[in-house]
Amino acid sequence: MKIFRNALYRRHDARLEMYRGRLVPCHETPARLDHVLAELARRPVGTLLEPLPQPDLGAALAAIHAPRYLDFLAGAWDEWVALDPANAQTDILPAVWPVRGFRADLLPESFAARIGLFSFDAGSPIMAGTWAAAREGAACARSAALSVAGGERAAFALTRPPGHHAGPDFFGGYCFLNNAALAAQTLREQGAARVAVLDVDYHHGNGTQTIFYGRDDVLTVSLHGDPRTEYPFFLGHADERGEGAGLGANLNLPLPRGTTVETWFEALEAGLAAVAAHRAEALVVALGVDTFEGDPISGFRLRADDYLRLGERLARAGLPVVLTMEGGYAVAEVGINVVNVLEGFEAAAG
Ligand code: Q9C
Ligand code: ZN
Repeated sequence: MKIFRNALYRRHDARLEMYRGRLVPCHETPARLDHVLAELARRPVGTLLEPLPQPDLGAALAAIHAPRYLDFLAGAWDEWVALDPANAQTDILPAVWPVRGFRADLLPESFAARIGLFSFDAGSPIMAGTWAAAREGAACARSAALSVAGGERAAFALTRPPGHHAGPDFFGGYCFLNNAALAAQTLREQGAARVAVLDVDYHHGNGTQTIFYGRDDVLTVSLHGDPRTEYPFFLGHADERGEGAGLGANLNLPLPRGTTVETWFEALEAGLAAVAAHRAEALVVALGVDTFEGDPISGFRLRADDYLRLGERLARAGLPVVLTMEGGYAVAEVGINVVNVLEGFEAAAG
């Protein structure tokens, strides 16, 4: 399969995230992708490619993200450093948010207020290279979608930072631009009448769900740790089915922390049944491997071999597939687990 890799992934390399009341080293690090690339060198299950040149990437992103959000992200670092040159030594984290009853319609003048308006957690620092890395990752996701729309059976956007928590106008969960949503939107624009996003990351794909919540042309399905106890907590419950025209086009399959592999694969079957019922013509898989038993921030129990089986099962769904790289924080095993998915897919796709 074609693997569009983000050559700028090291430019997003933030220092500290707020975690349980302390600033701790970021979980989402460049080393994660180093390991995927190293494993791909050992097991070349695809062809590594640069993203296609995309003069229209800004317009494509504006189909899923609010222009004022994109403008803010693109300029956030320069604005931060302009406030005080000493800020260059510190990554940007929000500390105030407009919760229920506050005004979210006004764009505040204050930088501190705007970063809160456009985010939902204090765990996703922005630093000098965040925008360049995220934008190049979006170019990879769009390239993968364009190549699948052009007849490829499957393509993988190998990128970080991840994307599935990023919504129309908010970042969080280490995500800034929603690569899976961009891929789905691109497949639609390229002629697929109906598309499905299947999110297998440990965490609910709240950004993707929100982007497509009112639409019936893109089905969103997410298998994840039950938000009653797991991040992102405030979305991802089973009773969220979509709204308006989108009613019935969102499926959440929350599973308790500690769920067995067998139960997880049963939920995957339910998710794929919904994809088939939607009569999707193309599938986007938001591929997080934080379902791994050794993941330091998650609670499922998949083992390395289970990712081969996941890849095989995705191939047997029979659809053209774009995969986007999402979470997975057992850094040394991320490469094996991701490449296992790709290898399983290729083996079953024939
Ligand atoms: N500071 C993905 O897997 N952890 N994101 C909670 C907050 C956030 C995971 C700590 C987990 C986000 C793409
Ligand atoms: Zn995750």
